[in-house]
Amino acid sequence: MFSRILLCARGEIALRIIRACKELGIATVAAYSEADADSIYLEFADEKICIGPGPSEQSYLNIPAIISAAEVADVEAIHPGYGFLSEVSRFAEVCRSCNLEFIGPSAKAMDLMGDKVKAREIAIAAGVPVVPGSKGAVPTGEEAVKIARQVGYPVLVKAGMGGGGRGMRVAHNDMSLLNCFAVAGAEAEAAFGSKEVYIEKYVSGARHVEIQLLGDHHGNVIHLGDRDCSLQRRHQKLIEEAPSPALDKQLREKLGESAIAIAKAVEYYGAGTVEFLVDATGGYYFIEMNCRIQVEHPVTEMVTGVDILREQLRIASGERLSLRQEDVKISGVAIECRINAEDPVSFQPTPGKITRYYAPGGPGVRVDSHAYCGFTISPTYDSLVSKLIVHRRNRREAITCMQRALEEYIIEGIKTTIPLYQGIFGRSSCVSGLVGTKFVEDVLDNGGFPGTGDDEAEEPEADEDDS
Ligand code: MV4
Repeated sequence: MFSRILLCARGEIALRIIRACKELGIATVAAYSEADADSIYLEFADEKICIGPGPSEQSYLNIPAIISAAEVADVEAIHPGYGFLSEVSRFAEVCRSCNLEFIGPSAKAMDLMGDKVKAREIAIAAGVPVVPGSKGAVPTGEEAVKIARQVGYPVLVKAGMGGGGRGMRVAHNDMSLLNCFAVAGAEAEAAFGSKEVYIEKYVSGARHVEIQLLGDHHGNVIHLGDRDCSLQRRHQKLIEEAPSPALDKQLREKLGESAIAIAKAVEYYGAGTVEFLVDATGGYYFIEMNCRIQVEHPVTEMVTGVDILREQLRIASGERLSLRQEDVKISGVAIECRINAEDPVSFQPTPGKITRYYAPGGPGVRVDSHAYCGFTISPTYDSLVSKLIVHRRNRREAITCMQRALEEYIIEGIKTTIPLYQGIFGRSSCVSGLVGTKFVEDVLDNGGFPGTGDDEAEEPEADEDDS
């Protein structure tokens, strides 16, 4: 096992990494930006090194600064957290060429999965269903129209180097498709440096279900079951739960086996997630793979008892997975709310100083947060303040626990999305599944506010559609 690592992550995940390291006896050096100088996790790290000013390009995306910090700190490995450089294959390569282990998958697996067109081909070759659509990248608008007519409208135009729904557009006819094709290509070029796009039939009323994977350097790959992340707004997940309330035993097994087949096809090691769409008829389709630890990993940790960060560290240091597939047991239901420093109606970020803070506790409650009284949420980064996670024996009890914990949570001085979650969990429909079948349409058509298929409470106002 490593004795000392560098983290180039911030916020709650930096704290989560430090916690895992402490339990493994690993010393931590936190590479931080000037904007994070007052962050609480820096007090829990053994050492800290400032790597530059707030803007990410100058710090958390600044590879020379991070590698220099790692050399100065004399660490054996680097944990990238999520976001920032976590899925940049070149960073993984640079780390390893400097004799620093990158705590994540191989650069090759990241390259293959980072290109969503290649990822689709890998899934097809592995015998995993994908959404009907283009074979590879779509070269021209005319070709796009041909494919769309074959699979049937509506279709989605997705960026090959995108992912997570970024830059994705829906087209209902030839005219709008030609426009989407041009605009999506230009946007993809600007955002991802590649104008490559592909087309998928738009799967209506689907749920987003993902499988958590762990693979080691010895060829072992297991899955830790599924998470349902269907409640999203503008491709930001709001609520995640494990296990998905929408799967039966058979479908659950198929998703797990499919995810493992994809991971094996790219000789995956590290923690990773395979995302699927699951439609109302039990059809499922691979959409993409994420080659990093994810924000929502705690719900899986709660229902499996597996410390995923600990496994990531063990794997990166060359150890074998600490459990076999048959040792994975799912127990109870876990739900996570991502609490953001945002106006709960307009979703506008509301950075500022927390003037009063009290985190909920008691049975079944976990809070992953770097927040404290007096902390200032910077406008420089994402607005995630806290992840409130509950774990109970069943879904009904988990929801009751979440309602109780949300009520207990005191965050003053800034607006947060806590009232939004109180509204959502206050609706009777959420007990039978957090989304209605019209959910995706709502998300795509009215610019993002998820309807929960219930009329008990008033919908918060939908934003202007910017897609
Ligand atoms: C889709 C889709 C419908 N049809 N692809 C892509 C990234 C992921 N985070 C969500 N994505 C979607 N891809 C096809 N072919 C709908 C979504 C989607 C979604 C799916 C299930 C539940 C909530 C969703 C919210 C936004 C988009």
